Amino acid sequence: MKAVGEGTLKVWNSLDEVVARLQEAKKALVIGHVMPDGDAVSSVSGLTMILNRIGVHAVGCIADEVPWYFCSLPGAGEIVRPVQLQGKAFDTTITVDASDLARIGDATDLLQEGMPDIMLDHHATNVGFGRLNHCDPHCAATAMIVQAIAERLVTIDRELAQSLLLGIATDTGFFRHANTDEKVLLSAAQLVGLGARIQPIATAALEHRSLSSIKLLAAMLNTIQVVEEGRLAYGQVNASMLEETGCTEEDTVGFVAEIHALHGVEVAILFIEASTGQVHVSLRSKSYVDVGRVATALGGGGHPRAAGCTLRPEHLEQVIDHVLTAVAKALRGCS
Ligand SMILES: [Mn+2]
Repeated sequence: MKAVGEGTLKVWNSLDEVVARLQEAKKALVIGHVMPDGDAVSSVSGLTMILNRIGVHAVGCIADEVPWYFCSLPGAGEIVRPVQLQGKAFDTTITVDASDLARIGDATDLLQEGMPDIMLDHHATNVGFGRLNHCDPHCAATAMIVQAIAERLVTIDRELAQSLLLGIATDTGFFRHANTDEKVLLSAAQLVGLGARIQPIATAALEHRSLSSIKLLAAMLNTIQVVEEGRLAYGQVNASMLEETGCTEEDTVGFVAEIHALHGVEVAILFIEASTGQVHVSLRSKSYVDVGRVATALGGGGHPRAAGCTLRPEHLEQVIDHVLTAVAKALRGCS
């Protein structure tokens, strides 16, 4: 074990400890986070495959539906919802890519005493919420941690390699975000060498928009405001925009990147007013503002360059004011 963090009591278990515990499992449940992204789907399907291959009866579960466009990728279509597991017992529960317990949503009901046996993650804001905790912020994707587990337990075949490459490709923005380091490229190269292909992942993740989603994007682009001398840009998707275009919140995936594409902008923010009355806030930064820290202070979490939080305001403008104030303060602190 080694202690990490800035004066905190975070103590992470080693990957060897995690692997030893996985080898004791007979019936395992692998849980990913709500609003699943490529890394959540990849980590759940990859770890489920590994466990099944070493003779563990393993099933993957995510509280929200896996986006349809990922379901063509290996293992993704086999991930179930918590309701399909009622009455089933597991001796080993594992969460992957969830920075805190709330991120697994209704799947918490499947945990004994509200705690997973193993917590695997790569978010620097994670404080550990499992019996065994392994978090490595030096991994650009949780799928890379799962890949390291695979190397210790199985021979990685083409299907498993394809499943793991999804998380690495999507969490690095297809190898263009600041987290794309040598380790990322070596891990991805190894998977490609084993038969995995980037192209079906790019098609699934990047070329799935519906016409209504593109019309919603156009409406969002019209709301963009640029403040703080061009360094902060934000846009919104409000409830009436969703209603008028017939879209749901899932159709807004990738929208924040379009705001981030503005030249000279350091921080991009997207506010999404969900039908539940909650406002989901996505934050991205280019090079120096730690938006993970800002999001954590607002009750959310994430990475230095990509983070988010959910707030329940009286009205949307209230959240916008609140978040802009926090981000402007962080921006000025960096200048
Ligand atoms: Mn991730």
